[in-house]
Amino acid sequence: MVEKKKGFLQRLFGGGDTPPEPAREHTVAEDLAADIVLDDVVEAAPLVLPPDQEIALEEAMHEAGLTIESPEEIVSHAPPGPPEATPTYIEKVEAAAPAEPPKKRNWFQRLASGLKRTSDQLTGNIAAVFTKKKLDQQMLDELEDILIQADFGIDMATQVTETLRRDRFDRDISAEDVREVLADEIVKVLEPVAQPLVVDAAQKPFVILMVGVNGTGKTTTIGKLAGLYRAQGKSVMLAAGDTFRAAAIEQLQVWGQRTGAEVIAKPAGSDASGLAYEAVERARAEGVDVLMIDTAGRLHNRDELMSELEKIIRVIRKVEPSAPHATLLTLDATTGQNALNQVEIFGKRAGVTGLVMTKLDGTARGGILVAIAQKFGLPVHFIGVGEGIDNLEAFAARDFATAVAGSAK
Ligand SMILES: Nc1nc2c(ncn2[C@@H]2O[C@H](COP(=O)(O)OP(=O)(O)O)[C@@H](O)[C@H]2O)c(=O)[nH]1
Ligand SMILES: [Mg+2]
Repeated sequence: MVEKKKGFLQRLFGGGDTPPEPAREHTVAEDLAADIVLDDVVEAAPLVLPPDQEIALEEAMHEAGLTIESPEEIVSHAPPGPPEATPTYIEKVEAAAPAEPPKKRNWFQRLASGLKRTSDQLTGNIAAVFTKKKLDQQMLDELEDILIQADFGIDMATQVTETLRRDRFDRDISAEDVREVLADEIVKVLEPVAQPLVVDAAQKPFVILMVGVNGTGKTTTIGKLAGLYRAQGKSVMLAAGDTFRAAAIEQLQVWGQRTGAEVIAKPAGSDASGLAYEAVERARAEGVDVLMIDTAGRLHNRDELMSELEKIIRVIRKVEPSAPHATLLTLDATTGQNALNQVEIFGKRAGVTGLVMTKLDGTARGGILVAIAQKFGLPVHFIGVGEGIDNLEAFAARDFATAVAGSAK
């Protein structure tokens, strides 16, 4: 396949043993194809194109408005020489690239930017009400509304306003003071549930079953966790237990490739519990550290889904009675109050041991996490603040509270 792609590029642009063709116009389609294959070829084996042909390729792509995935790759083939000999395309590439690579932001900055929507809305609304006046009942009522709007739930809203009434009534109060009180109250609720997911090394494999409604981020979270555990040097196996759609299986396979995790999959339509059974057996035989099992999440027939999950668990236990060692429920923060129902249902039927709240970056209603913690007391292990592999954060109460309340602490 690589040979074919190489051949294709060489026909277009010359290179290797093939003498360059006389220059000719390439179609946009050819350039598009070249763009796509170039990445693969460069990845698989260095493609030696004469520099001027690389320039032609790069320029053709540029003209066609195609983005260049990795300009460094192309520059690396450029001829060494004095700056004046530098072809214009290199200047273009260099101008487009940042002067120095962006500093890796620390994780609190990542967390804060992930929670920006919630925090911006809250700080804005709070600032509009608390304008350095003495605290009165109307301000407390308005604050209660703001907190309920952000999905913190009535209990939390009352808790915050009661604390303020008790300590600050009829006294000067700033928006910053209110945010500090809010952050403190959030911490009180979240601290007991902020528990890391402990992977017991004595369990080989440590089996994690991922459950949740379609679209809440099961597969993505598995991918992110695979990245995390691989980075810790653990071996990881993934089981494509959402056998309902071919795309779901492929999605997991892509994550497997990206993270270097073996993926156990069967054709779409296969029995999910059979697949899970096989995966646990294989993971055990291969001495894998962590096995994560993806599942389907169609809710239109809730009973059928829950029966399928129960069956998967039963069948896994035939191989390993202590498994699954963790059953994680993914919740989409953008769905707001509905997430509460999902915890209720999955908690009862699937024996959920911990939560992952996803898409906190996409919502101004991040308070839902606090409402869920207050109502169910289930451990919250991770939060998702973006689609990328790095956008999964271990859940820490104080940091979450500070990021949400935008308080200076
Ligand atoms: N912004 C954002 N998107 C997410 C996050 N987690 C997942 N997604 C996206 O949500 C969509 C559904 O995720 P997926 O993992 O396929 O959900 P599943 O059906 O439960 O497996 C995908 O487009 C993901 O990229 C997150 O933390 N933030
Ligand atoms: Mg999925």
